[in-house]
Amino acid sequence: SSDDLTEVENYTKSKYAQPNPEYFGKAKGKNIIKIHLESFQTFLIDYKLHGEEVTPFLNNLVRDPEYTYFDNFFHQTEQGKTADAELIMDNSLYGLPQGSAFVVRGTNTYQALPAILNQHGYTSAVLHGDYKSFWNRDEVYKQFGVDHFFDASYYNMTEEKVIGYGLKDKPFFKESIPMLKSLKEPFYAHLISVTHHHPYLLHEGDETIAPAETGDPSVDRYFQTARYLDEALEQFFHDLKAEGLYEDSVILLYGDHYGISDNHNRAMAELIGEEITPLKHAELQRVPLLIRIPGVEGQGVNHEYAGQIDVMPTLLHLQGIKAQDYIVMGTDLFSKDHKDFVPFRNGDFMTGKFSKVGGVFYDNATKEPIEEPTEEMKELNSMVMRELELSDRVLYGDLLRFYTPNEKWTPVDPKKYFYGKQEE
Ligand code: GP9
Ligand code: MN
Repeated sequence: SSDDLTEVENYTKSKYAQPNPEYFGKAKGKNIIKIHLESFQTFLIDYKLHGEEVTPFLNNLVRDPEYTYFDNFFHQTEQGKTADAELIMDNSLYGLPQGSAFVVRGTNTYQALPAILNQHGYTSAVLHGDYKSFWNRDEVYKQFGVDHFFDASYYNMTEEKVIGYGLKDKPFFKESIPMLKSLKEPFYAHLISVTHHHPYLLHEGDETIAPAETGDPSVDRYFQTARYLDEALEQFFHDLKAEGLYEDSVILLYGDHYGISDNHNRAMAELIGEEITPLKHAELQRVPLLIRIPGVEGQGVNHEYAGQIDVMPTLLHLQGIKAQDYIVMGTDLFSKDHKDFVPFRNGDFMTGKFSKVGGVFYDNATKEPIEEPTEEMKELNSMVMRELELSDRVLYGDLLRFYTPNEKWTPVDPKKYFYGKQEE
């Protein structure tokens, strides 16, 4: 009901963080190239296997003065995996406690980033080497206002180019270049890689680093597909530069979720030389976030605690669009008032000082459980629970039907979109 909506609105307005004037509007009208790093966990950055860097290209990017790298950035996904990451980052709402919102709430009204950017002159596109119906993307993207969805039907899917869930990352990024060039500018393009996905299979000849040697096969291969993705990115950046698509574009890279689940704690402990306690497992849910804004110097490594929920308000403010007009649960990463607690879908959360994992509070410095949580901890805990509950209310109640962000807003009409090359 609209009462429910008022409560949600009051919450998001009260959590709002004012934009940082050094960043507000700085990317207005620039192309945005958002790159999905499938199953990529932060521990891979600068990780050395057999004395070799696994991801040398990304390691350099982390040190590139044009980039800001968030090393305390966490994924917040649940069962919806990739789809949750997409939902969270383009809507600043949480995925559902069970199932994937893309599937069970695929016909909801959304006020997603692609639609908002469309109304500010942008063309939006998703590029992905799997078929359009996976995760119900072809339905929910219409509600998000995605103009073009280049799915597998646009790519050369011959057998030797495909492995696992779809087109291999190298041909995927290669073939994506002309599609990007075909877009009317400015564009918001989201490229979803897929080769670095469980069970981490590669064709012979695509392996350029030896597997790890824990004896847990998918963990051992995890490093090989990470290397393959890293090489695919290097090639893609080279091509973007050669085609004049790089220089003036916002470049954003993010990891969608973990690749190594807690079924692999034994192998993981061996690889990082530490026991995988519940707290350690939560700490391993870090995924990389890198942002490059043309004409704005990078910050180097930014240690702010943040999550995927914070990306949409950040991108809105970079456009000079007030995130306050929209129902967003996260806050701008560049804001001085950014809220530095990271809720996980199960009600656990992380901050720089303390965490709640499996319902138990921990001191991050000593790694010890806290027997008597402080008032601050209890308050934050209620806030996290409330935030998750309000976000669920929006999705289950399809509440954005009743919300008008501002007087200029035109509701998205899903009937205007058609995806896929082949006729159905
Ligand atoms: C498939 C791909 C994988 O299209 O995006 O999704 P995931 O299994 O990681 O959720
Ligand atoms: Mn995924």
